[in-house]
Formats: sequence, structure tokens, C-alpha cells
Amino acid sequence: MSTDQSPFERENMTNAALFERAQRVIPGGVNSPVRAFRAVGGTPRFIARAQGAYMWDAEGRRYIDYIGSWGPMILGHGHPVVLDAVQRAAADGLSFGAPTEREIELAEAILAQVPSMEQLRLVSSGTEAGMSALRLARGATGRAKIIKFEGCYHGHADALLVKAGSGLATFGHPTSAGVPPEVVQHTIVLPYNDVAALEAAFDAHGRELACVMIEPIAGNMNFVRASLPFMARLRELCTLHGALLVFDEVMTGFRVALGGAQALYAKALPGFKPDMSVFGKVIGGGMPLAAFGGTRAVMGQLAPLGPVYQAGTLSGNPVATACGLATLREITKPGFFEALSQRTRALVDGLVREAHAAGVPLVGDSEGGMFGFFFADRLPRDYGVVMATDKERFNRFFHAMLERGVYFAPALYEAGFVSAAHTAADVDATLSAAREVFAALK
Ligand code: KE4
Repeated sequence: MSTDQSPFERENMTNAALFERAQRVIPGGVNSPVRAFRAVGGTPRFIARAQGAYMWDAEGRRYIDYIGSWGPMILGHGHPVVLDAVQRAAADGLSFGAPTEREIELAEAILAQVPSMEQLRLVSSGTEAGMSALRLARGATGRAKIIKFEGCYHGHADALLVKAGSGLATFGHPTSAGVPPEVVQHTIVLPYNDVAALEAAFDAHGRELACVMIEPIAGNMNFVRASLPFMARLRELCTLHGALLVFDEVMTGFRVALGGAQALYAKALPGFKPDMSVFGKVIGGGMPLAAFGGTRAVMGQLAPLGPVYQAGTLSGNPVATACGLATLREITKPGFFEALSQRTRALVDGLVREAHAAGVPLVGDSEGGMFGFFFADRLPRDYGVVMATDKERFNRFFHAMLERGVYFAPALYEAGFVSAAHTAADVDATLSAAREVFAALK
């Protein structure tokens, strides 16, 4: 596009024209792969603006947004209190590279809701938080090996971009080019919800394990819960062998419940708590902010106190902390999660009801403001089952709903999100669109 085009002409660029132009200057036309619609096909929508539960694309089409920036927008887009906090903070300065009171306030606000953590450090992305937590676990234990689970995603740090090796003896293989095998040689990948595999891995490597990192509800497999027996056994084995249990709550934190998924497990398993936790998304309210935390003893190993180095120019950024703090203040108000949970459950139950009425197999689940659904007869319990669900039907459903102004996650392995701005009317509109689409999906 020539730069002398009038703003009016620029305003008229279609999604397809923008995608074509984007691909000339940005790999795949996107700054994060899932946005390219490769899993579902078609042309991604270039978003011009968003407000409340809605987004508008470059062609002026409105969508009910069930992605919410992949989780952060729990209040909906453009919440006035959040916008005001961000605008005030920005007016006082965008970044100082020096400590601020608001970083203390945000840390205090997060720790107040997550009793398993005594201290935390703020960073700029979930990847950075997961990578830092991993290095800290290794530094604090003096051990190198780690366990992660197939289907769980913890950001794109090299050591975590690993798929299951063949059998336990061989460690994971990189899922990405550019990650040398020796970088992932200490990463064991196990099937999710598989107690026997867990016990075998601890038998073989227990004393060498620095940590086990897990998504307690796996939103990167759409929506798969870790079973209580599995989670209880995981906690026992970590304690027995001196490995740190690291909860990756980047997606579930302050989304499935105020205290994250760990609050739910602590209710079901009295005394349960992870040793470290990773947060992101909601705690930044849509701005680049994430965190990792744990006991004072573990966190005290971090520079400048201890030998584990970790740093960041924009860590604890004053505008991002204002956005996160304003968001947390809203979601800690009485009744917030009860209302959000009810609205989300009404959506999922409605989708399942409409699908079954049309003779289409669909199962769904939700917790707080996070949900998932599968074109299958039973809720999957691991990655293999998720990936075996009806992808063709999902993709047809995705596009038919998109055409009707409903924007679900563009991949069958991604979770969905409802915000406080979604109304009962939005859910009803979604379900009436789904009724039409399921009829054609038989
Ligand atoms: P970021 O580096 O994208 O902020 O966070 C990485 C991350 C870590 N842990 C969990 C459980 C996550 O879900 C994520 C990021 N989630 C993806 C959605 N599946 C973000 C969307 C994207 O990659 O564009």
C-alpha cells in the first residue's frame, strides 16, 4: 500500500487486503501464530476496535468476542475504570526502570488471593514468567530435569517446547526448529492425567527432578481438567522426591476462580498447594504483564538476593500495573465470579443442548469464565483424545458462527472465555446462531 493513500481509502481495506499486506512485512501476517487461522483456514479478521463483549473488524462487522485476547479481557473491552486508570498512569510516565509503589500494590493484591505464594516477581509475558520459574526451580533445587505434560503449553521458552519422546527412557523431542536436542534433554513429557506414567517417571528420575510444571486445567487442550486422584498423587510424589510443583495459571489464574485453579484443588484436597505459580493474562488486564511466585525461601534465590538471575526492562511497567490493579479491584468485588460462572455455564450448557437437539455430538465444560467444547461424546482427559475429536465439524462450526457474528477460538485445542460484559442476550444470540449452524452440521 502506498503511503500517500487517503485515510478514507486506508479505512476501506478489507480483511483480505490487510492480510495480504501484513504478510508482506510480518511472517504469516501475524505476531502470534494462532491468529493466522491456520488451524481453521480462511482469512483472519483484522480488529479495528472493541467495546464490552464485542469486537469490530476492519470491514465494520461486529462479533460477540469469546476469545477476550485469549483470557485477559475478563471485564470486557474498554471498561471505564480500567481505561481511566491506564490513562492516568500513562500521563504520569510510561516507564521508569525504577521501582514504583504500584508494583508493590499489585504484588500485594495478587498475593492476597494466592496463599501458596509469599512473594512474586512481575514480568512482561507468560512465556517470560514460565521460563523464569523453570530457571528458579532448577537453581533452587540444584537439579536439571523437569516434567511437563503433553498438550500443556507454558510459553515458547526452548526447554518447554517439547513433545513426548517415545517411551520414558528417551526424553522429549523439540516441537520447534531451532531448539537443539541437548536443550530439551532434561525435559520429560508425560501424558496428562496418567498416574502410572507419573509414578514410573518419579521412580526413574525422582531425585533428579527440579520441578513438574502443569496447567491445572489445561486450556491449551481446549478444556481438560486434571483429575483429583492425579493431582493428589502428583503433589505427593513432588513432596516425596523434593521436586517443586509449579502451577502454570497464566490462563486459569483469576479466570476460573479468584484464587485460580489452585483454590479449587485446595477446596477438594484440604491443604493442597503448589510450590510455585505462574500468572499472566487477567493480572495484566490486557497489558503486557505476568508474574511468577512462591515461598520466600525459593523466591529468595533470585537476583539480587540469590544466584538465580532474572531481569526485565519493562517488568512491573507502571501503565501495565495500573491496568492489572484496576482489573483485579473489579473482579474481587462480591458476586463477580458467581455471576461470571453462571453466564459461562449457561453458554456451554446451551451449546450442548442445541447440538444434541440437532443430533450433533457435543460435550462441554466450564469453570468460572473459561469454557471449552468438543465435537465428541465424552469429555477428553488427555491430548490424544482432544486431537482425535471431530476437527472438520469444529472448523465448519467455527466459520459458520463467525459468519453469524460470533467469534470463538480459531482452533479446536483452544479454550474460550466469557467476560462480565457478556449479557444473557449475547448468550441467547449465540445460541440461536448455533441452533441454525448445528442443523446444517448433522
Ligand atoms: P504468553 O507468553 O503468550 O503471554 O503466555 C504463554 C502462556 C503460558 N502458559 C499458558 C497456560 C498459556 O495459555 C500461555 C499463552 N496462551 C496462548 C493461548 N493458548 C496465547 C495466545 C497466543 O499464543 O497467541
